[in-house]
Amino acid sequence: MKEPFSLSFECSEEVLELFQQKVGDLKMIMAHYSSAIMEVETKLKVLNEQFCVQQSYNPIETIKTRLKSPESIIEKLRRKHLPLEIKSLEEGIYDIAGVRVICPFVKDIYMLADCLLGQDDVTLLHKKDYILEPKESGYRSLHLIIETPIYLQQEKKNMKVEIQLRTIAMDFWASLEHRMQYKKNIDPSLAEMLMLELKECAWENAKLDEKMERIMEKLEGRG
Ligand code: 0O2
Repeated sequence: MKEPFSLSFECSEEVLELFQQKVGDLKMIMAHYSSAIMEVETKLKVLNEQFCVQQSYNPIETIKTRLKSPESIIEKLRRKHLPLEIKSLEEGIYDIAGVRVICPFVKDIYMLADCLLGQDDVTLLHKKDYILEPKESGYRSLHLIIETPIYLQQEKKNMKVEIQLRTIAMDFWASLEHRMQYKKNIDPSLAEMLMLELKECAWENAKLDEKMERIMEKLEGRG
């Protein structure tokens, strides 16, 4: 039931044809995005480690990473009416490198975001707070588009990375809802009913997140 979120890079015939002699450049750029994912993942793991040692507490449950497939990149370039060029890929698409951080509580999400954005080699380009303002579907997560450097043989290169921060409950919901989006041959009235149920679940999830956090605070003597 997991959303596909893994690191891989393969070139289909379509990609080879579209990028022609630029496939080498495309592979290099994808390697740079893959390196940026590693940098961000390490930053998050370091923060998690520090909290573990200082407070015997892990604000990160899991980290999932994914490199957008060349096919999805091409689809997005077309959707955004951008030319099929390496330059527009780097300038116009912000989620080629994706890092998803799953946290126990909502407070962990904002605390981690603050810690990360406070680092002097991390620049926030864009923030979408779907926890404060959930999407129409019921989707909740904090999205950050950041820029951070990778160090190559001869140069330092700033890379864009999309970070999605969610609670375990939000991730569970998003996985099921994502699965629903891919069910194409489902009866429309059933689809509508399930979407309504999912929306209800999103609301219940939000309440559950709040309740669990209150219990945790009382346990810690802060509530
Ligand atoms: P993947 O493989 O999951 O990354 P854009 O990013 O330009 O397409 P937008 O609307 O600005 O458009 O981006 P948004 O909505 O801030 O973030 C898009 C990503 O957030 C999606 O990536 C999903 O991962 C997640 N997301 C956003 N809305 C929903 C939702 O309603 N349900 C679920 N399950 N996930 C959502 P992709 O592109 O789908 O692919």
